[in-house]
Order: sequence, then structure tokens, then C-alpha cells
Amino acid sequence: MSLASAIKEARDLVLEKKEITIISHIDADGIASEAILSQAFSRAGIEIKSVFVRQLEPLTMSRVPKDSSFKVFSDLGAGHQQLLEEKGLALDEVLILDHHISQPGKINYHQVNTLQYNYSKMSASGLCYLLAREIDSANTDLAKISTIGNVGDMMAREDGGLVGPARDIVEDGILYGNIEARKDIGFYGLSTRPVYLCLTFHDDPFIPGISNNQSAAIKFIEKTGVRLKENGRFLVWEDMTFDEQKKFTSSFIQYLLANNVQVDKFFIEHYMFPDEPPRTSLRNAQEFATLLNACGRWSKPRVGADVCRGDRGAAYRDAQYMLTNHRAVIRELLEYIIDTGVTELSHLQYIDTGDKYPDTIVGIGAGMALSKLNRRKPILVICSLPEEPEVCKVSMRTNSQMVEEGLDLQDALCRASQEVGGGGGGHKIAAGAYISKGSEERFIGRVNEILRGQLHPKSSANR
Ligand SMILES: [Mn+2]
Repeated sequence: MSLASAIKEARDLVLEKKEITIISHIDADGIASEAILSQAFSRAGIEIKSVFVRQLEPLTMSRVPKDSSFKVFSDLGAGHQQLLEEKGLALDEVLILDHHISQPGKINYHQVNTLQYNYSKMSASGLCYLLAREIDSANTDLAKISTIGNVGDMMAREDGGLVGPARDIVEDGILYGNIEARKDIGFYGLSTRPVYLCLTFHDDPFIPGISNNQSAAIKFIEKTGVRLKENGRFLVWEDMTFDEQKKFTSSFIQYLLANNVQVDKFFIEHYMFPDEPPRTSLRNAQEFATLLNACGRWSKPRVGADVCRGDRGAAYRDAQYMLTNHRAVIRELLEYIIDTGVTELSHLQYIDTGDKYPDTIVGIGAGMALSKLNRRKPILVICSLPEEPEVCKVSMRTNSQMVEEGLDLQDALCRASQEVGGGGGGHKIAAGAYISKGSEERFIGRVNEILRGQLHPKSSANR
């Protein structure tokens, strides 16, 4: 069956229902998924309820209501079908829309999974959008939310933009008029971050002499002749005139060439939202996704979903507050890692942050710390989980240079965690795992060996 016909089947399934409970994940993709489904279903006259969970486990399953409503699981469910069975959910009560690896149980639930169609570059919010559009072709306004989810789940990370069906969804948004796709300099924060900070914080690829060096970044901008400030306020990329952007870009390219850095890696496709106010986090997919992630990580996914649904009052204020808080804690974690120092092994560096920081942000902090440490050694951060004292969470980050040289963190963490009875997943550049307390040392040693094997595949040390 093709994806299109699977989506049609899913539509027939939901359209005959009167009440639906949406169960979704708390990250940007899960929040976007819920915001898309809730709107598509309500517009079709279906009564809806939503539940957000951090992950499906016996404990969180209790939040899935035992009632007559049809259950739609988005951005989760595929890997935990056994839990749905244990909950007593019957075959005709469930639809799963997911992009994670499926673990079939005894009941063969209705499932649409991107992996069934070999689409590894589209996440759950992509599937939710396709379903929404199948329910009513007028739902193309939701392509924007889907694009936020796809970008938030790093689907655009490896190819300089979204590709395949996720890119087709962008096209719907362009036609509708609420997305603008623009190939531009690959800075994060085009709408809210002063350009000199975009330069300072840009560390992958690393800009020699400029990354992590604020005064050099300011000097560079001054040299290009574009305005650094206007009326005492630092300019963000979007504030600059087209001519200034052109001028900046050509100086930047010259600088990269002079420093032997591959230029094309610095240009990516951005997804801008012309219907949102300039200089806000709502203005482009990357920053909007960060806003949603901040809501999820501070246990307020519903606030993020309300912002997706258009709330620019209380929900937007709360979301902005969480974003500010989110950034402050990440900055604190970053300082903690740098001040405390990491332990270096031959092929990685690690630190245990214990229970000092929430496990939901250690990965981000690790990624930011990496550029200030030895960039050739991936960073591994271990932290404990307050609700699960038997388990540690591991987050690991590297950069595109090291991925190009052969590193694959997902492979390393999956293999090493399985050997100690845990589990892992993620991407080549960023991955995570859960392991049992007490196995940390053995686990880290194994990850180090696997990374060595990835970099030196022919060496005899790699078995
Ligand atoms: Mn996802």
C-alpha cells in the first residue's frame, strides 16, 4: 500500500468517529502533531481531548482515558504497542501516526509510519498534516505547523533543508501563503538574535577566528560595512536590507574561502512565516520549534500547542517566559560543564551532571559546550532521572566534521547500551540512551571503543 492510500484509510477511520482522544509527545514534533490533529478533527465536527506524555510507559499509560473515545497516538505508540494491549485497547479503537521504529505486538493496530515507506526525513507532524489535508483540502493552512514539527525533529539537518514529502508540505504552505522558503546563510535566530551573536554562536561548521569570539564577530561585521546597530539596538538578520544581506554574505564567503572552509555547508533553506510579527520567535520554523521545545521541556506542552493554534495572548506570554527560563538554565548548565571540566578518553569526553539539571536539557547543553571543548571528541553527558533512580540518561553530541570522518553516535549508543541492557536512538550527530545505574563505566568504555572503530575501520582494535 502507498502512503497516500494508508492516509486515505486513516481518514475513513477517523471520520466515522464522534469523539477522539489524541495522545502525543511533548517535543516540538509531538506538540505540532497535536495542534494539527486537534484542529483538523474539530473542524470536521469531531469532539476531541488531548493528552501529552513524555514517553509511553506503564506509568504514563494511566493518563490515557478508559472511555469510548477513539485513540489517536501521534509521534509515539509504534514502539509501545504492547502497552496499548495491556491497557485493553482493542484493534478498532486505535490509530498510530508515528515515525519511530515499530514493535508489533499481538494486535495489529492501524498504523501509518513513515518508516514503512522509507521516508526517514519526515516526522509525525508530516503524517498528521497529510491526514488533515485528506480530511479537508482546506486544511493547507496547517502545513506551517507541520513544517515547524519537521524542522524541530531535525529532519532538515543533514540535507540543507527539508526533502521529499516533508518538502512537498512546505510547498502547500507557500501556496497557502503562510510559508516562505528561502535559501540563506545558515544562522540560527534570523528573526531574534543579533547578527554578531549569530556569528559568535555558529559553531557547526566552525568559523575559524569568529566562532565563540564575540569581539571578532563584531569586528567582522564592522569591516563588511553593514550596520551593526540601529538606534542603539543590535540588528537581527531580518532587519538588514537586502543590499546589506548581500554585502555581508559576499564578505562572509570570501572570509570562509580565505580560511579554507567549505562554503556550501553555510547555506541552508529557511522556512519563514510572513504572517507572524517580525523580530519574534514565531517568525521562522527553527525558532518556533525552540519555543515549542521549551514549553515541552518545562512540562507545558499544551501552552505550545495553543500558540500553534493561534493564541497570541496568555499562551504566547507563557511560552515566551518558558523560553527565557529555558535559555537561562541551559546557559547555567553550559557554564557548569566548562567550569567542572570533562574527563577525556581517547575518542570521547564525558561528564556526569547527576541530578543538577533536568534530563530534558542536558543534550542541548552538551551540544553548546562541545564547541568550547575539544571539537574532535564527541561529548557524552550522563544525568540521573529523579523519577527513575535505577536509570541514567546519556546524551551525546558531535559536529558535522566528525560525522563526515565516520562517526555515527546513534550506532555507537545503540550498540553500547544494548550490551549493558539499555537502549538508545537518535542521529549520527546527536543521540541518546538509557542505561542502568552502575553500568556507566563499562558503557562509556564501550562507546569509546566503538567510536575508535568508526574512525579507524581497518584497525585490528575494532572487532
Ligand atoms: Mn518526532
